[in-house]
Amino acid sequence: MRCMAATPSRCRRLNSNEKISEPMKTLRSRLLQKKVSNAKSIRIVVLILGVLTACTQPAIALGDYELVLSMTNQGGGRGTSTDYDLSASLIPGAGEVMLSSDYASYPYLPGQLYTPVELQVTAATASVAENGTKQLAATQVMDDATTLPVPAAEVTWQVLSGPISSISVAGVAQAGSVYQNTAASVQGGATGLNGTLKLTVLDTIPDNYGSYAGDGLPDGWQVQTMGLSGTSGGPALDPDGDGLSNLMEYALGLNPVLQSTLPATTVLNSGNMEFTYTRSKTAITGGTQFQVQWSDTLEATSWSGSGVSEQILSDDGTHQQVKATLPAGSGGRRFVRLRVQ
Ligand SMILES: [Ca+2]
Ligand SMILES: [Ca+2]
Ligand SMILES: [Ca+2]
Repeated sequence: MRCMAATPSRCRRLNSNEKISEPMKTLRSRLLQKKVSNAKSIRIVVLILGVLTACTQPAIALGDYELVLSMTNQGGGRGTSTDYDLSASLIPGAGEVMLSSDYASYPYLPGQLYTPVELQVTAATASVAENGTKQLAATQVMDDATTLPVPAAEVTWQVLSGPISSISVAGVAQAGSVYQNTAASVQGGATGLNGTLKLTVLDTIPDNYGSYAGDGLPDGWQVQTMGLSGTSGGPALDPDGDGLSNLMEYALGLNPVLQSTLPATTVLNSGNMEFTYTRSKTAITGGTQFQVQWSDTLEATSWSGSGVSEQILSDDGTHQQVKATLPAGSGGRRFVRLRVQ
């Protein structure tokens, strides 16, 4: 043990019949204390092993020393140097000189002594509408299982992947446009720890993506059939040259880059014309309007839907087959067309 006398040379070994001074009794009592009454032990670690000596000079009270911490962590009271660890706390009596192994677990100090071991990035929900925003938050998880929110401005935000165009200093993520629900990943960093959050950018606007935006056709179908970007996706265009516009190809569930024939037949039956065609259920769900019209002259203003009735013949969930029945007329000829819009 290190002598606590002002003049070490005057220290001597304690004889068996000598009594220890009262200050040293107090010190030794503290050093030999092993457990506290509530069975949660706080070990007092004797830093220096040796023979207990009595000093002819009065021992210097602990209050006479000032330990200047060479480093403190966020617990606020743990100091560390190469020679000692000092752990103080807000709980009276809990601040003692200890080795790190003695307070590796310190359930008696929840929320008082802790070290961040994880950074969690969260949001109110794990999805964000396209072109919308989402507030992100970061929380430190400590080694005593407590948590501490980190102000967003103290977090370094980063987009790892997906259609998140930016994250502000305040932790607000800005979503971009998508043609389908799309995964994204963001990251927050603080106090040397990083946390990630997976978000889903929801496709809430069907016609707003890239070169296909605002043309009246769903971007998802255009990307699926013509690639992520293109100049032949307009509804009136016919990139495969089969005489069917992209709008008609979409409405009837056809491939706009693979030549097709109109999936329709016309027959006479008991004085009526029966026009049977197949259409896309996706287009129906998306709001596409179908109308069978007839004309005897092909003049632009002569087309009419008068007297036309429709019957659904089959529905497999993807396509729907419909029969339109209309009067054959008495003029000897009648033309039928399918109008899609
Ligand atoms: Ca969209
Ligand atoms: Ca479009
Ligand atoms: Ca075509």
